[in-house]
Amino acid sequence: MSYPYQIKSLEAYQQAYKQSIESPENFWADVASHFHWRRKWDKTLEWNFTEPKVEWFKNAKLNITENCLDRHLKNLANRPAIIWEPNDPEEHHRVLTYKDLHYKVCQFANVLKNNGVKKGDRVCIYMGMIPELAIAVLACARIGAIHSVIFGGFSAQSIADRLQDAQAEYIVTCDGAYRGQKDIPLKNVIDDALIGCRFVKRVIVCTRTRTPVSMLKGRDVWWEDEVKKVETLGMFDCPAEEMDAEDPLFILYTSGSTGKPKGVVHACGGYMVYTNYTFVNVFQYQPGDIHFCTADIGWITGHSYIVYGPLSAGATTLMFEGVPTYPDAGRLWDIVDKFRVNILYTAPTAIRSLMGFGLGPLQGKKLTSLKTLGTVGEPINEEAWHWFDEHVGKGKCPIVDTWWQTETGGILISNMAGITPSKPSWATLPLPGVQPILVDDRGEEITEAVDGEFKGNLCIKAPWPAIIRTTYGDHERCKKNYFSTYPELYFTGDGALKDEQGNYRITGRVDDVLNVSGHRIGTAEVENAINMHAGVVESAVVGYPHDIKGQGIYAFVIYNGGHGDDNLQRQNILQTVTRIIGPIAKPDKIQFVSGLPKTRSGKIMRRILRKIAENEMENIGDTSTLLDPGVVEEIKNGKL
Ligand code: 6R9
Repeated sequence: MSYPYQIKSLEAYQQAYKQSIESPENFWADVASHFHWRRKWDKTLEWNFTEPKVEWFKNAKLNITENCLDRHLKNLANRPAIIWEPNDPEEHHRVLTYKDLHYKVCQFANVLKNNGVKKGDRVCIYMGMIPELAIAVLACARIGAIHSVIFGGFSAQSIADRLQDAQAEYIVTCDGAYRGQKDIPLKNVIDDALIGCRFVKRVIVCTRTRTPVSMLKGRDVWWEDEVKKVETLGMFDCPAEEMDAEDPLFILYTSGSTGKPKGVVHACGGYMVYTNYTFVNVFQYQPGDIHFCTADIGWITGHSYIVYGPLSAGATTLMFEGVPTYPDAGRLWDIVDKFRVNILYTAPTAIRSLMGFGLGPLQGKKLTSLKTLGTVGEPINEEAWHWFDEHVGKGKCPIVDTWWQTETGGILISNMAGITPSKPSWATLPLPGVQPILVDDRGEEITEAVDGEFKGNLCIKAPWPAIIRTTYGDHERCKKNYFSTYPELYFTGDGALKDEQGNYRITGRVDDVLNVSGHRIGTAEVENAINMHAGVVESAVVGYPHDIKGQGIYAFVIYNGGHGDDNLQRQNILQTVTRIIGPIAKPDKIQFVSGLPKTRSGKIMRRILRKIAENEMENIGDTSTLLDPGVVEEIKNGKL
């Protein structure tokens, strides 16, 4: 596999960038010509950001799995596609070559078909990080079913909400999942979710932990039995379904500033081209390299840079079932040495947490195979950047700081390893095809620099191939969320700085979305969950700086439940949040208050609460417009 569109020098980047802006259609048509299409497009791009409507590679036909699997069989059949490292280092790892993976994807695609799944049906996947998860994802894509992967840390209630929203009639899960010392009973969680979702026709359960599970007659079947069935039927190959470039490939739910998570929809053609292009260019992947992205496939990073980007490039992708601190804080380094990993892509929160263990866990680790390091998910602070550079990269591996979102499908702003310069804690330059713009709150472009820096709300002017197409079942919501704040612009929800060389530094969300350990969580979502607890009258949730997580969750709660001490009440509230959303949304701090700062029209002044949570008591600003200014003093005095 060669990548004729791989950029090899700074000059080549500048030239590609210029060309991509002057003539986006020619630029992307040229990149796309290196993929396997059943039918070529009539028109490369048609778009407007008013409806919004974006169509890339109009009327082209393809199947992404033919690009991720079949086209590699001729030359790369025996190259490892997936290397899988289990949670327990004593358990044997697994290697699936492209030939193996092709076989297993076809096999499971037949299982899906045999269970009634058809093109366009939604399949919810709730599994741990085992190869069968990637196989299930690709099997859906093979037959044109729309997968919706749900991260293993979400609760039954969250799953039920997503199943309902996507009207998913099929589920693929495991009996359980191993994550560090934990053993998560996935199938039991699904059973709880299904109490309220009677429309689910089939649950396919893959064996992993041998946790006891209840199998409902007529609804639940075992993965292994179903595989045997299709083999007995002689169904080995599975021809790939012909998909339109604009057919949905998957739905992935993500948090916004409103209470309900949104189902972000990505389309087959553009997503394939863009994830591949960014994978090959940002990480400067070379044939034979081992790429290790530590994300979970339950998030967009796993979709784009464990599964689709690497596999469409014929790369070797490493999937790790466990966590960086199990059995000890040297686990990632052990994995790097064990498989001679070349590219390591992780999150700043993981780096900061490992920094906390000191240099001991790095002792005796070689890390000589590493060529490129990458970070994603949140801004990286300079201290973490330098630690990563010095102690992991040994000062010789470029670090790519990749900024992007679930909605963008792939990386938009990042340096390219060894090609464009890095700048600690700056995502740096837009990739070819990406046109960022900073605007003020009225949507006017920021044209004046203060101390050499432009500061504003980050928007994008024109579509790139992997831009969100819609929010599932509610196009208005997509329009309102991303394309209405500033007319004719895609609004990211992030604030950013730009220096005079055109480098971007993402400063964080400017909306009511928190970023906790690289996970997006809406404050409204957490408030809704807290408010469901008996005794809670009202609550307000804000973020505050947290050394390891980036942001922590601070909840101010009005409670009149009586009984028990404050600590027990706090535990009860945490329990409720865990039930409603999942453990990832548990507040770090809960302060009981008698009132919340509100305007005369009844709006909670989060700005004030944010300042208190951040310990910026002097900068609270004007409180005279509050209904009851006295409440601010009380909250300040009770600060945790
Ligand atoms: C890929 C992913 C998106 C939000 C995004 C921003 C933050 C992601 C970042 C970053 C600074 C980076 N973010 N990468 N902030 N520097 N390199 O994380 O998607 O889960 O949808 O989160 O994460 O705030 O808006 P998602």
